[in-house]
Amino acid sequence: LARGPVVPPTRSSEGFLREFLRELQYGQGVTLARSSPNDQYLAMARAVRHYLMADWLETARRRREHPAKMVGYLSAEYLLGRQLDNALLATDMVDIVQEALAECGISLDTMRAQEVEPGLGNGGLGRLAACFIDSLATLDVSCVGYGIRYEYGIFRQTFVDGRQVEVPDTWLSFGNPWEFPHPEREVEVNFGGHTEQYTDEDGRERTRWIPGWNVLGVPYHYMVPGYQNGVVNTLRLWSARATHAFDLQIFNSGDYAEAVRAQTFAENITKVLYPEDSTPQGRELRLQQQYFFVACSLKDYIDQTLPPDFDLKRLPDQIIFQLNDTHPVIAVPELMRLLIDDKGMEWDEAWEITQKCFAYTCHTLLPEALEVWPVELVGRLLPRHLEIIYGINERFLEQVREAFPGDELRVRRMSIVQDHPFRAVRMAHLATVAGAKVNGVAELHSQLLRDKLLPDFAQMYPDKFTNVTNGVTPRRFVRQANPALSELISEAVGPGWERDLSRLSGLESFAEDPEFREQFRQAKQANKERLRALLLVRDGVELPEGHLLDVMVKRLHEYKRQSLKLLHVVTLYESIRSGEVAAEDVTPRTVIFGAKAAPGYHMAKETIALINAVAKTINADPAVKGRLAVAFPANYNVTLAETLIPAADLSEQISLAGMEASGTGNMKFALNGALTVGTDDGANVEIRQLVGDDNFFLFGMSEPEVAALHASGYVPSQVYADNPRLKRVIDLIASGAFTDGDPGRVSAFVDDLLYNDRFMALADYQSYIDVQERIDAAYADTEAWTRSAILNVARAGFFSSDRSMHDYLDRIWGAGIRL
Ligand code: 26M
Repeated sequence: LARGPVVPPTRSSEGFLREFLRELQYGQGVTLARSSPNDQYLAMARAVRHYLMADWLETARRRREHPAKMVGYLSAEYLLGRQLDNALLATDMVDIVQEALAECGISLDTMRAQEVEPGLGNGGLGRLAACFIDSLATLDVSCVGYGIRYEYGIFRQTFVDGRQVEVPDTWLSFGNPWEFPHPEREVEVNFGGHTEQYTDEDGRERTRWIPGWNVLGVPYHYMVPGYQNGVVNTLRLWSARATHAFDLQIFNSGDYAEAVRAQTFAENITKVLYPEDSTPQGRELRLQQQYFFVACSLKDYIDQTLPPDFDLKRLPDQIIFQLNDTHPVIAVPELMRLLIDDKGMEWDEAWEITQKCFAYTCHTLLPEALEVWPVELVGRLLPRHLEIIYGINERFLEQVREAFPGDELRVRRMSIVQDHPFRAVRMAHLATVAGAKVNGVAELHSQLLRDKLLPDFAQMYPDKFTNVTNGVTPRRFVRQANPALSELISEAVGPGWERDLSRLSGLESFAEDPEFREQFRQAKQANKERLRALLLVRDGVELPEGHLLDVMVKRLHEYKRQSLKLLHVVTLYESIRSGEVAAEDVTPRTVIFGAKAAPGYHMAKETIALINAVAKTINADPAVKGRLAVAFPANYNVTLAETLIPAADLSEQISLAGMEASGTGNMKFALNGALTVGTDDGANVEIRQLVGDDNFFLFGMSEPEVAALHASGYVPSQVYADNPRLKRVIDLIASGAFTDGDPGRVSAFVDDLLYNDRFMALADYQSYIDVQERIDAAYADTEAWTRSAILNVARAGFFSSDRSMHDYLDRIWGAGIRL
């Protein structure tokens, strides 16, 4: 028993009950009779964990014994969502567990509700990382996800008088049954100090880094189960601790308070997730976070994961580090430093290796979202890395000059180090130069990346650039979030679609089957009722019944244009109020918003306040009762998304064309049978191509039209003056009609629309209103709408993150990865 493989517990409700009671009694130290729901949750989560353990250990053993090339996914964020249901589904234990809990008088739903989701990400980028590691486990690809174990994840959003107030996310305070701390695998990370030259024993001139201070990184392991396939990969999140030597020294000097301060200082590094997702501010602690997790990850991989005495020349055969945006790009000079300073390699050889070990995914097109780090800061925090970056840049610019003689403007444009408006390291340039491949996250985005964001680089390295369109995991976002639809799908196309989403195409013919359409509507109805029940207890919101459910959920950002959605809502309201249309003639609609604003993003917070003000007025007005309602549940997160998205009829994807790199919510809605109203932006383009124009509501300017309007000079106040309806709507808002007669509370919002409107909401207004009128009419034709909804599901199988992973394997990660 002691020498053999780990034996999993018996897969039966008796077996599970035994594990559960053991964990409750011996783990939590309580009897069932005296246990709290939290005790029960922790015990059952640990019991579920037992069933994954044998597979986890076996997967690790297999990977050690057959060393294939591994993917090291480097991401500062993983927006995982709740773990319990995911684990139950991966092990196919829902029924067993439900039965066992029933014996104890415990409901599984109560247990599910106990879990605080790990919100270790801001939005799309972090959720994408979570989908990707799910898919890699399901495809049995060797992958370790590396990241940061923030003590506080994305803030909890509350509303006070309709304005956003952030509350710290204390996700760890009731205990976390899903993590495995490994303090014995701690890693030291250095910061600060200076560098010096010296001559080694062989008479070679070398550099060494004399750091000024250091911290420890303690890894916490999380299981990443594949879907019912016996594979369990690892997510390794790093947590900062004070160095023992550090505080011991101070302790010995008798200064207890100083020792504690030093500890606090070190542990600050992984204290909190930065809640900005589009305008990174060059904050010192943020760079510390980035270097911290990347240094831990590289050292852990080289010293602990590779076999001892591994010849590092062969590193590119063993690992590809995928850089999730520029946040982990400091890994590039770190690997150079390890190879040159620690392992004694020559520059050219080290660079050749480094260039094969990294690939870079870009997630933006907004210029202000591109990370730059002030040279002064990098030099102070990471002096050796700054030298290496200069070394890389010098050699790179030499190549540019060779390829484009006399073109000094180009050299300046391409330089990894910018001079203006301040001296700083351009992380995207570093990533592009160092990466073997550079990809965008949807076809349009990848094209704009090549043509607009990094054209000089695309010209110099045409083969580097590629596209991988994002995807989402069908396990969480269809199977788990939408059991009613899942059952229908399984009946129609048979089992197994969760792992081969292209099989959804088998639903095509069912769109013509009236009986199936009725069942499909019933599933949607069941999901709406689930949502109603949730919002009632979660937010005290009472959703009207029988409405078109129109949903816009995503981070609050001007480019995403929640403002345009709001103009539509006010347009509907105004047209009923003014008597222009009779209330009984409008298609009843409930609009749901969900959005967090970055705490320092003023206009975003103003928009939230205005949405809440408009919602309050509309919901209280008997003139529109039963016809129009607006709900804005606070704290939109993965957990809420799982109930909201399956209930939606209409998916709002209305960013200004050319601004949304991909979007992934758009895919989740389509897969759950909502129709999209959207611009030709990001992955909307591909969604529309796949589902067909008849099943997608396109509106607004295309990206080239946006560019042309910019070039010709856009004057939003002119659009306002020329469109009487728009004028009435904006005037109504500006009058204070939604803000207790106070125009002062809306002037920032209104003035920006009229005199700035960077993302051209007014330019797309009329087109948006027109398409929404078509939507009202289309929704009234129930059978046709259902047919379109079914076709959306049938044709959206492409957007599985499993497909994305196949594309990464084919286009980026190269041969040697087992499949
Ligand atoms: C950077 C520095 C300092 C603090 C925070 C950041 C930062 C964090 C997250 C910057 C950007 C972050 O995320 C951006 C993001 O989520 N981008 C989205 O990525 C999705 C996945 O590819 C796309 O679908 C979305 O279109 C894109 O907006």
